[in-house]
Amino acid sequence: MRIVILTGAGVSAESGLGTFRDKDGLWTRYDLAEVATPEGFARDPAKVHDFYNARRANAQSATHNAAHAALCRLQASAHDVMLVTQNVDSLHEQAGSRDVVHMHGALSGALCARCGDRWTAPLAMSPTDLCPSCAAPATRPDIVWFGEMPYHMDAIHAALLDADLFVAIGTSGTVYPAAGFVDIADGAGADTLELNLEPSEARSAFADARYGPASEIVPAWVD
Ligand code: BJW
Repeated sequence: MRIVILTGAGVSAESGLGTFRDKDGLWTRYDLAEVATPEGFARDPAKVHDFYNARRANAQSATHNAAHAALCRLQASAHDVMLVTQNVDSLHEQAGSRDVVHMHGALSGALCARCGDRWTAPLAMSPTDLCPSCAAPATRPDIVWFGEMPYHMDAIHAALLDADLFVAIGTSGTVYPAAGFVDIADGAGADTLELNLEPSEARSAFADARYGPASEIVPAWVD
């Protein structure tokens, strides 16, 4: 069976990494226009670096949970699985997953806004860091902000059109284009399943759903 999995912040919540839109989520404490847009970065790069430096430090001390481990087992099964994540942490990789498609980038990456070079991010980035290729002081986290094109969209789109099953796990279904994947897969004839703590905004688009903490419902579904 060809399966496309889409994970969101809910899959890492039980690893201690905050979600965005839950009642104590990141967007209740930070203004997303200030820290997650190219315009916010242009206005105050130090503030944006502080935000991502803190999250990078949190993510580095986090440990994957039973949901990440179950998805790794699914990848090792006979099924053909594309694991797409909106998360910028590396907990799928820490659990052993390979070829994870990071559509919103990764905290572990640095990007030169001038020449486009990419390299491994240091634990703490600053506006005075120079690009190792072009020496411009234009380094930024390799993260997809609002208004920017998510990564690997052609490969994801092709997999959705070819999928037998699409499963969204721990995502609120509010951020596009990821929120539209269920409609693409459904339109191409795939079965669709939502696994979440509670019904998301996109619940009605899914044929089936199971609710509870990811660390319980994902292993129960996989095994
Ligand atoms: C649990 C749990 C537990 C809790 N167990 N579950 C229509 C079409 C296309 C685009 C748009 C459109 N309308 C608007 C747009 C633009 C915009 C957008 O979608 N805005 C919406 C807010 C309306 N989209 C974009 O700008 C995207 N780019 C784009 O569209 O480019 C097109 C383009 C065209 C032409 C020129 C240029 C571009 C880019 C989006 C980038 C998103 N970036 C962020 C921040 C960066 C990454 C980071 O810092 O980490 O990505 S925003 C934030 O939201 C982050 C996440 O990846 C993303 C999704 O959040 P997620 O993962 O769903 O988390 P939550 O908190 O929302 O939900 C958590 C869920 O878990 C909840 O349901 C809980 O119940 C559940 N949960 N605990 C299981 N234990």
